[in-house]
Amino acid sequence: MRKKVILITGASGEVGQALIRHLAADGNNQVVSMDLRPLPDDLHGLSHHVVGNLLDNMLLARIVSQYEVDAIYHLAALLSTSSEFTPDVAHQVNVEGTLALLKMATEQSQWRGRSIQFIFPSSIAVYGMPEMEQSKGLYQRVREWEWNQPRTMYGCNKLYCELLGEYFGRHYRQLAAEQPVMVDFRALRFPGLISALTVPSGGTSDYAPEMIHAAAQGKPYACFVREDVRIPFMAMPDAVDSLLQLAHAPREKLTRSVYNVRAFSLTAAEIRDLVVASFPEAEITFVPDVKRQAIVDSWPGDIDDSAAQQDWDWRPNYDAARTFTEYLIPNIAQRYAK
Ligand code: AKB
Repeated sequence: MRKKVILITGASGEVGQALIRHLAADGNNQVVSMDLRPLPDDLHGLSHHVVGNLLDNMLLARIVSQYEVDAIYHLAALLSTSSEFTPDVAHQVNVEGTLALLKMATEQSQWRGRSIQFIFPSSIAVYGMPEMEQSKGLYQRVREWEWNQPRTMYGCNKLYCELLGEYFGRHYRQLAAEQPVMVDFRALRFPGLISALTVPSGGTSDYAPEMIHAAAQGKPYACFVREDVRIPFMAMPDAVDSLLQLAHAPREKLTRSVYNVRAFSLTAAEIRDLVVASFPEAEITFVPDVKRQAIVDSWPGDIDDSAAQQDWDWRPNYDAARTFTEYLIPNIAQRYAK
């Protein structure tokens, strides 16, 4: 008898680690995690971890032969800055990897005669604001269907995968005589995420977590965007909660497949001020990298998450103040005290 499991790809990344901790805390869940990298030691025993490449069909086939996959959290991706250096690889991982998993989820749904849930974190990188002065001021809280004109490979990949997910969830084999059982595809568009436990790499919203982690270690930090640049953010516990809440939402309540979520919107200078309030010795300067700056300038200053609020009662628990005082500062201080 194959075990029923929840599959998490990209599990060694910042969202993956937090998600494993949450899912494994419920003794009814069996988690299979996958990543190119091993899991950190403190997660051992919480999931059956497979080190390998998502693009390796044999690996996916092996997982399916050993387990009944009940739900998939597909987190594996090359982030926005990394993807610009290796756009072909980004396309392979971000698009072909997602396509392989969607096919696998579809096959599982047909076999089981019921929809397998496919949870997909997308990103504010799917937006591309017009390149004009004040465009962020003019378009304050961007809605899901507005400005879907990404300027990065990562943004294009995420937007296309949202569409692929909708296709597999609603129209797959639409001309066949019998409607196949389809995937239950649900996606979130995350803002920049900030974790106390992991330092991200390869993203363009990374200046915020990098600033905080540098200050906590007493290291100077040169921020690669201008002081006035503003984008939305979210603390990691809310990111994990939002994924789980979307997964648990009754299907009939969902009016969309893809939802914006956000917690607070801050300029880089406001983040610096919050960091300095907690770490008065912090040495933070601003040395903008014009190319990475242009990417952040193309992302909205804030996004409208009213659909998520209405459909599945989404509310973040951590505003900016609480993120710093109750989540980041105590956890980061403990992390670097070790
Ligand atoms: C990135 O910076 O690439 C990510 C994102 C905004 O999706 N953190």
